[in-house]
Amino acid sequence: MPEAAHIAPSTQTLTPEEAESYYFKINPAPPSLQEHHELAKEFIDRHVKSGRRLVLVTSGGTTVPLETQTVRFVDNFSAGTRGATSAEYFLQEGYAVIFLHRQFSLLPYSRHFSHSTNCFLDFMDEGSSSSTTSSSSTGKNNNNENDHGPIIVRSEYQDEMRKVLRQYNYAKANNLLLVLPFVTVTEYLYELRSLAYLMKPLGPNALFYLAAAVSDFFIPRDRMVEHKIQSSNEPPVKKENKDQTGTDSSIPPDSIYTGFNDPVPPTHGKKLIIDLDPVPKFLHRLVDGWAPAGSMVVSFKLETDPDLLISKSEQALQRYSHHLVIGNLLSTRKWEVVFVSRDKATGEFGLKWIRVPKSSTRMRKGSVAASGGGTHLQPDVEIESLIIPELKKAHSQMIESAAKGTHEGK
Ligand code: PAZ
Repeated sequence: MPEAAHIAPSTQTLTPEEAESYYFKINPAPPSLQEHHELAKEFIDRHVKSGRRLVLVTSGGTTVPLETQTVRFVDNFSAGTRGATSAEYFLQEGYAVIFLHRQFSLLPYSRHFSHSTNCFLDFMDEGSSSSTTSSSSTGKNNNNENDHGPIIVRSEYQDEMRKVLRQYNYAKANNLLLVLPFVTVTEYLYELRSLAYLMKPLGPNALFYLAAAVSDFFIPRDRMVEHKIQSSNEPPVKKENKDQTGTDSSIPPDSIYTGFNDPVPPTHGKKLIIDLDPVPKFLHRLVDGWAPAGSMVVSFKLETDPDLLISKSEQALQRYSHHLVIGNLLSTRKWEVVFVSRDKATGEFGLKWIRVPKSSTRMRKGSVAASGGGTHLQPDVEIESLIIPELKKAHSQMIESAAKGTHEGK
């Protein structure tokens, strides 16, 4: 008889607190958590002292590993464009930014010159040395080691690069941007919880802008295999264990390794059936426990079916009682988003569409992850340049009413 499978408590029957405690008990913390904690503590304390607003921007997708020594994982489309672009506009609006992003996704400022659509080398050239003109102007591959022209930014990119470089240097010199990476969904959740607790002293000056595309499903650590899942049912044949018929006698046929702990192997032939658990809904815990009192929590809702966008956004607000859901559709997310809010007194929902002007369309090289690259239509105006000032207004109102409440409460 195969051994009974480990039965995890159904997350449906747990309170959010119990689901949190169970999740963090069985899924180990990322090794970098302590180091990130220290960096973030110093960063947050500095901005608490200065009275500056601070936003935690989450960005990019999360992976769901299938093995603890991870070869394969489930991932999603997010390139981190929304998060990286928004971070820049938050900085422009005077916020300090913690940028919690999926490792190797787009970063604020460097996003202008990175990834395969904007290869940084295309922005540069080798200037003339005393004896030659630039190699690109001659079209020759100049490998003469003694012939060192300075590396320069091509003239057509000077203005754009200067502008971005100045903004980047300003953020760096004034310690306004802290960049922290994660990879897996579990790493993301550990980091989010740790940062939210650290942000407590910020009170209403804290803003959570949750633009990361976080997986809803994962394999809990206690159901995950260590080694690479095999693509065939055949166990490795050890010569010395073969009987006369050539069959491997050391491995009973019912314990053929399939890559899972399940008593009944879920793979048939070369199929791989992945059995994922739901990730507990941590927005509840963020709003009710981790985040500072009076802080503003903004989540994103991505859909592909336009008929679902508003209802799902409203559902999220109802369920988690946070302040704002920004709804967007996969295909139009760079053109329009909808702010979905709820009046606490009447319970009524409010919708506000934010759209880039129709005239601002041009052909531009596409984003790598979302479209597989290629040339397609993109707006000239970054929609985040409209989203962030609007959010700042809403955040200011919250800060004001929190101050009034404190004042009146005295
Ligand atoms: O990273 P990106 O710019 O390619 O995409 C941004 C986005 C669609 C992931 C973001 O706007 C969003 O909706 N995030 C939340 C997704 C969700 O969990 O529903």
